[in-house]
Amino acid sequence: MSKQITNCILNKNTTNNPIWLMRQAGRYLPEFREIRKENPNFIKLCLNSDLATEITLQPIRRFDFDGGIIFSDILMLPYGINQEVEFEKGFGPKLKTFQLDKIKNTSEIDFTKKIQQVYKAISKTASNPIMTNKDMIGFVGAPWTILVYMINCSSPKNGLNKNFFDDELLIKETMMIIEKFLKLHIRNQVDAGANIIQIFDSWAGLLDSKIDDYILNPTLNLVEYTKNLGVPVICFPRGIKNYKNFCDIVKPDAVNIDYDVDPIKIVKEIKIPVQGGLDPKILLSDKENLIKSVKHYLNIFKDHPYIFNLGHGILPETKIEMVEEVVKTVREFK
Ligand code: 1CP
Repeated sequence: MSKQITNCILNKNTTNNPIWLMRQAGRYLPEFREIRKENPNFIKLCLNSDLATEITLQPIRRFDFDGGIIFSDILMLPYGINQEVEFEKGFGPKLKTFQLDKIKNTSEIDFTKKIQQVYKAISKTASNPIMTNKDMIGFVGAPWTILVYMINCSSPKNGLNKNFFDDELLIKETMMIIEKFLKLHIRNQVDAGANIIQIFDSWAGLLDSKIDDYILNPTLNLVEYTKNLGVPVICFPRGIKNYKNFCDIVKPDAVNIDYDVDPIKIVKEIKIPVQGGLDPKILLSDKENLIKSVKHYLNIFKDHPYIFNLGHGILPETKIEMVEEVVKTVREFK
């Protein structure tokens, strides 16, 4: 059996639906919580290549997913270019006040050295026998989403500061630095053994204007860069108003949809392979409703190359048996 996610993306295979879940390595797993308890510093945990490898493999052992996504975080990028990052329990990420001078002086060599353990974890994971027929997914945050965290210094879940764009020159210069290091980060992951790259634009939905400058053009640059490395790239522009326009311009190899978009409209409009869509909250409901909802997506995409996944990350409250039910339903679907 070959790698199923790349088979779907590159060969447009529709005979079966590969499956993996965003945030599959995470807090809904008791074996993850066990390790996390002993490792309160999240960044340090990401930089422990043995533990990061173990955490990446945990969901694959349990559910036999078709791919493993490296246990790391999109915020390793600001960390790598010397903007300090901490994760506070119950609050989320906290970044030190943004200083252009500090990040401007980071060299590519220093960046790679600082987060070398992430790459080591990828090569350790990829060479584990359990990964033989599995895809090894590396990832980055999209330039826009990274910019938002770096300037905002915490989650923008309550919206962007009104004066976010006041210093447009500073923003432009910062975007160029982000783009340069994102390319390096992608290349390092591919060199270490990642055979797919996913680009998470978790805050794409925050913008109604300036989409060309901050989302489409910079993401297109990364997509072209990744394709030139010979690796397929999946984009997740969460909350973007027009997925078709995004795909037409950015041309990723596959697109992950969020749970607010109508999958019927997507299957009519979008020709490239599609991934995801199911609302992760459905996994908190009952099995009957879950099976119905999973089949709803599978039926809509039955003649389209489709990778089963969610419309956002799996929630920490999710029960193991509900994940088992999803996998079973997807694998038994004819
Ligand atoms: O134990 C804990 O408290 C840590 C929770 C956690 C985990 C498991 C965080 C903090 N990050 C991660 C790992 C992670 N993050 C992965 C690993 C692989 C996997 O998917 O299994 C990935 C791909 C990410 C990506 C990520 N981090 C995104 C993009 C996807 C998304 O969720 O939108 C974002 C926005 C982040 C930032 C981040 N890291 C962690 C949290 C809680 C957040 C979101 C904070 C916010 O609301 O802004």
